[in-house]
Amino acid sequence: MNDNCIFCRIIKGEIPSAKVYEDEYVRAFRDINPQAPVHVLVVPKKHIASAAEVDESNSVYVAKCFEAIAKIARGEGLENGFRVVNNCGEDGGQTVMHLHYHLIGGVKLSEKVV
Ligand code: DGP
Repeated sequence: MNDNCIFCRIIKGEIPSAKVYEDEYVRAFRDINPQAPVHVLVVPKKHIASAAEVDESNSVYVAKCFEAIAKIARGEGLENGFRVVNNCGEDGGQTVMHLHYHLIGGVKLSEKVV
């Protein structure tokens, strides 16, 4: 945990959030600036700065994030599909330096990057 990290502080309960899901490895909460009817941030409970910091010592957290994404998507009624986005580093547009996945859906999504 990193005392200066917004998402670590949300996980510790120091900053309020609209919690959607939690288990031993993962916390998920609604994005403060939603880009779609469903916009959930899926966050590992370990402070991993970005996707560039994932290795064999912490990749279980990535697997657990994706297990959570499937569960949350079912719970949010996203049977018709959704998008998972990870911004990494400055060029990738990451603004919070704690690994997270944006789970976006509830509408037909356009503007595909890839
Ligand atoms: P990114 O740009 O990929 O690093 O995404 C960071 C996201 O985090 C952005 O969509 C806004 C969201 N965010 C930033 N601060 C807070 C906060 O305090 N609470 C919540 N719920 N979301 C936040």
